[in-house]
Amino acid sequence: MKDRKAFEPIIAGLNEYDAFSILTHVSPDGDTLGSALALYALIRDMGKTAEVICEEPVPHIYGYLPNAEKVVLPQDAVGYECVITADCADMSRFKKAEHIFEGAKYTMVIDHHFTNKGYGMANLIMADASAACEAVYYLYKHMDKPITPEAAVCLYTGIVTDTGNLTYSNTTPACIRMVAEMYENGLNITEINRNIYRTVPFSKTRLQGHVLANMKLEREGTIGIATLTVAEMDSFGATNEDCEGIVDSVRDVECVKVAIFIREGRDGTFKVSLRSKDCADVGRISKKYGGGGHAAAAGYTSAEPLSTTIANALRDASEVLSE
Ligand SMILES: [Mn+2]
Repeated sequence: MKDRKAFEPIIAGLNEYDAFSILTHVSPDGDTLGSALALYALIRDMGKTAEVICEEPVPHIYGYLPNAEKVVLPQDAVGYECVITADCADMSRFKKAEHIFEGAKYTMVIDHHFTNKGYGMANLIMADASAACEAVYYLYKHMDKPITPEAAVCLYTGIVTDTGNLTYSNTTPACIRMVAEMYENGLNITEINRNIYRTVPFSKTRLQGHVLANMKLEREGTIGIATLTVAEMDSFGATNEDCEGIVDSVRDVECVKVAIFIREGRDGTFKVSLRSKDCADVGRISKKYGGGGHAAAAGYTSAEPLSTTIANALRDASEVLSE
């Protein structure tokens, strides 16, 4: 098990304070929500008060997470004395809840992004962990708290969504062992898998079919590009959540090495999502435009018109492929 020392400042904070606000990141995923809700259960089981804050309503597919219905928007939050951030690499990740972080007496950061500089008063940054949920799992262990059925659902969700069902390169033997232990103790992995991956809204299936049917290949098929306008989204009655995974489908095309998905936002800007395989570094592209991510997955926002955004993205992708 990971060195206990790294966990001590967090354990001390959990013991010292009585009420906690737990912050999740924008575009909430299974790991930020899973780790936040596992912390929520831990604090509540200690007989203390906690709230989980998320900038957007919990995505439909994560509605099965225990206590998902208790997650509040920043404007509805109390803002308790101690703030814990979950899976947030930097403070821009919880934008609208920044005042809650600033107003706290004590701040703690639990994360696994190697870019996290430790912006809290106490920091637990496990750069070698597959997910923030892995860090929270160890926290339970170091505090001698049982992984309850409720906590297991949360922790498992973060681990499988951040590791692509235990298949991405960040998958570690340790996280597979965690899953094995939780499974042994009765965790229903079949039901969770159905909730996350096998319960697709009709609008999403139709939208994705449309976008992927219109995707194009450039540069001898090494670049795959797909676009989506607000008008197209509206014609399918689709939501932002329905666009999840499109860029991954573009990347999965056999010949594609860099995948680009450009989606128009309601404010007229374009959200550019990038994926790569076989070493091309798309993180460098997003960095140029003030976006985030890493070598294999990145994104940024473009205020240029669609045609310019497409031209820029194709040029940039071509450049990283030539390196
Ligand atoms: Mn994560």
